[in-house]
Amino acid sequence: MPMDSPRPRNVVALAGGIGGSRFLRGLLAYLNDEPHQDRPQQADSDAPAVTVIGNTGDDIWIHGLRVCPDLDTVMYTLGGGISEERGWGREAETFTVKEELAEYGVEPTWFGLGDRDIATHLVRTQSLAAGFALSEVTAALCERWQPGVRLLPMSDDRAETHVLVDDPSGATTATGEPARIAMHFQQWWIQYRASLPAHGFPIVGIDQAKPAPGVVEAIAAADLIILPPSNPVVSIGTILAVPGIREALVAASAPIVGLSPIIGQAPVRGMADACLTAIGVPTSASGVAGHYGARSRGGLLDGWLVESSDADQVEAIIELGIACRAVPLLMSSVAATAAMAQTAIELVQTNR
Ligand code: FO1
Repeated sequence: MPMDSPRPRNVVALAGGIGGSRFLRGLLAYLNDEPHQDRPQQADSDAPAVTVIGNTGDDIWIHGLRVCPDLDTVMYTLGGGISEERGWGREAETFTVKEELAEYGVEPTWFGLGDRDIATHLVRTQSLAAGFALSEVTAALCERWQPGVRLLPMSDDRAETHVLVDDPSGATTATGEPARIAMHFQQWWIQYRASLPAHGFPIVGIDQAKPAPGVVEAIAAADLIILPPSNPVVSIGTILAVPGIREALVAASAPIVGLSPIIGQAPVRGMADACLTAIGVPTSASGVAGHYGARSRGGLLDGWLVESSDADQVEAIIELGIACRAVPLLMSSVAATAAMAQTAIELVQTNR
């Protein structure tokens, strides 16, 4: 394998929240050739261009403010403002407003609304109210943060992930079955820690949603497309559910490579297992690869990286028609993540 295969010039990455953002930090370090940097430097003129298509299914109205968790997590992580210990929200954060709202007995009290973070939501909410599109607002917020990527929401239209769960109140139907209710993804994720068995993830508004301006064009112009180790159901899956995006990916001339978010039988972080089980996909590296499908068979993947300890699944994944390698996938440092990104890119470049 030629180790010095030329770096791609136009990379597109689909990203969810914490895992996706951490991967992007390593991807930028590799593309900008700075594995030792803690924060990707400004992309200089000849550095590859990276476009991130961010998941907006997690977006939620909180106390009248429009919150976009995954867009903000990418923006803060690449812009150097993220809380490293939480993985979301701002560093040096305080929650005074949240506490005051709780004193008034105003719900939801379960959502961690940080004081610094509120400034982002105020700017976004005011701009949306003034008639700007989410993609325009996101670009404006990124003027401050300079994430070193073009951050596009998957859509400017409202498409919110909800979760169909057994009613936590224990209500039952006339036939004695647990009653089912739909709650916003954030409530399931934060208040219930995904502990309520999920029966589905309806995305409210998805059928009318259109890809945001620039999304389909970026996919068509890419010479490499990456699916980071984000949640394959409620992050990557939501982006793929926007009419037109999956079709654009399948038709793209660029190779598509993904990294498994599952090591062994469990997600590296988050609760992807609860999501995968809900849609009947095995919680394994090969299960997720099969879920995305091989490009050569109408699916999305040309290549798939799995964790070294899952090397026994490589053969089965190659059988699916997907190039595959087993390598360390723990994003323990920017340099380790940069190495993962390099391996992923080289896997599909030599397989073209
Ligand atoms: N995650 C939590 O586990 N608890 C929270 O209180 C919380 C608040 C929050 C506020 C703003 C934001 O941008 C993200 C926040 N997250 C919180 C993370 C968020 O729920 C998830 O990162 C994504 O929605 C799933 O990737």
